[in-house]
Amino acid sequence: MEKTLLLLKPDAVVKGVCGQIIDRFEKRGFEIAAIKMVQLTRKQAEIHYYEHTDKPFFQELVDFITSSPLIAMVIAGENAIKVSRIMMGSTNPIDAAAGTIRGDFALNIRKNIIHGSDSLISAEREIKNFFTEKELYL
Ligand code: YYY
Ligand code: MG
Repeated sequence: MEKTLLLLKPDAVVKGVCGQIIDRFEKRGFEIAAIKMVQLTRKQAEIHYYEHTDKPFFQELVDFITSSPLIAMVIAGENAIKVSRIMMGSTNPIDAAAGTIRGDFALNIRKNIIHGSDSLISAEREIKNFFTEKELYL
């Protein structure tokens, strides 16, 4: 059973749409292995987004993701990584199809509502940055 890290970003919490987003993953058949609300430190955010360290948008991305609490969760199920990326839609909500999470809840490339790991290696690394073994119930 594959696991992936999802972050319902600060804009999802502020907008009050976390329940609707979690509902989509449960309806699709994924199980929740772990879930918590947390406000990231800059260090934790920099670790999470380390692959983007040299990008021009990095500081603003870290500013945004640390700006207020988010909901971190691990979901488990068949092809969780690929399926959740498809459910999320394109990174830039302008290009995200209606019916995807970003296509339905977002308009701004930075405030794009959700993060999902993009590979098995990233999922393992990212889950460890948020949850201990004991906090994973699957
Ligand atoms: O994996 P995903 O979230 O779809 O996109 P990434 O290319 O990994 O970028 C991470 C994050 O950075 C994205 O969700 C929004 C933000 N971002 C940005 O603020 N400005 C950009 N030009 C590109 C990405
Ligand atoms: Mg990414």
